[in-house]
Amino acid sequence: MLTEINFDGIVGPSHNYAGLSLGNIASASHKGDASFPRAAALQGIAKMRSNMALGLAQGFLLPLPRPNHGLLRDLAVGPGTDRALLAAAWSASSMWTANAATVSPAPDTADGRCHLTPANLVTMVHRAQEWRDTQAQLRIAFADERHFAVHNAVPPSFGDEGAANHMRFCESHDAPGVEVFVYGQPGGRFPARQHEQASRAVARLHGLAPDRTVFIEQNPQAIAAGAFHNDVVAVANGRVLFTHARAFADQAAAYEAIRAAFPALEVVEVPEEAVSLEEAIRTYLFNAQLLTLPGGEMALVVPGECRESAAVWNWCEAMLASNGPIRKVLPVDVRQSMANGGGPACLRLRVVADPQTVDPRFMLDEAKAERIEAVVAEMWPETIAPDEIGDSALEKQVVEAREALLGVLALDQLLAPAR
Ligand code: SUG
Repeated sequence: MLTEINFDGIVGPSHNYAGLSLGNIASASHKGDASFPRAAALQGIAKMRSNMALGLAQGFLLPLPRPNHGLLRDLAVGPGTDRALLAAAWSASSMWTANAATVSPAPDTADGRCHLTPANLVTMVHRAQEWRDTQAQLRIAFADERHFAVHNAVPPSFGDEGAANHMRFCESHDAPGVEVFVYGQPGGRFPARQHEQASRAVARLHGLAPDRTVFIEQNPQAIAAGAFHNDVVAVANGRVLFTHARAFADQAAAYEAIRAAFPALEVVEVPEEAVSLEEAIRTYLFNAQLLTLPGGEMALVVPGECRESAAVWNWCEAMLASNGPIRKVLPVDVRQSMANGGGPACLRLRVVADPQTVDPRFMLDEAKAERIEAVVAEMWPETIAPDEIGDSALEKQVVEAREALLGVLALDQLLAPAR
């Protein structure tokens, strides 16, 4: 009963816009805006509910403990310190669970277990603090060692950003797949966050077969244009690679390398003339959830911003009319996350597993979604202005809001930070 389960990050109560991610255009351009954590979390839950309504399995991961006093202490943050460091310790960035871990489903691995390696996220200080707490959750959610193996993060200095730079091709989710790792070369105007050696280490840790594993370089021009993760310019599902024509350093060689390992590959490529790289990055067309619906057809869950772009929407309509493998395009509103550079695909971690083997506390159903919404509606701050970060009354609210959520989900064991 292996099936794809999407684990979305619930947006934490300290969600704010601090402009922390160099190379992430949305994060930089919304720096200093007031944020709306309650609306942000409700948008995320609504997305999960609409995917569940399509008949898909849905799970979630919880916000991490913020502010992170350990980080504030380690950086000796005080009254005169750069506010970006204070904001880092308050960041709700774990909502983007595509960066929580890399996941290799059981049919791909040597020992027949599903392997998960938390991403070290070392490039950005606000993200580098995530992995131990993320690992603590993964160890609970996927505690059954007959079916799962949860690793430590790859050590620094090899940056690893998890599933955002990983794609899997397969005939069906429960069949053996071909796993593709996409890394960046440093030296451009923005950081290349995924190091080739991190990708190779994850493939070894997971026991992937070399002839079913492919390593591809990201296009440096895409990184320079703001594609800080490969999932900003490409997404895969089943036999399909949905990609911008300028996603990879050598596009033709990339297709060839994937096809050599997975001959059934179907490429749906969006040319620069139809949607420029810049427009693709602005609208996050590729940061979409490419989903196989229970009836077998594929749907693309895109950010609402795609509908507002004439170029992107025209292309989507033409694609649907052409009867390709993607049969539906479904816009969703995740604007609060989008303003920090996180679209529908950033908000989810795909795990192929039997839902019966996952700790049920991390699985969503309608009743639980309502309970989570009620806590968010009651406890999450409505808005956070940038100068409120560090405020003790806000801190109390943020801490209590998370506590209330953990209480409702019977996950109080996650209250204290992992060490
Ligand atoms: O790491 N934004 C995140 C967005 C992550 C998107 N994930 C994927 N593409 N899979 C990042 O850049 C902004 C936080 C701030 O500026 O306050 C931020 O961390």
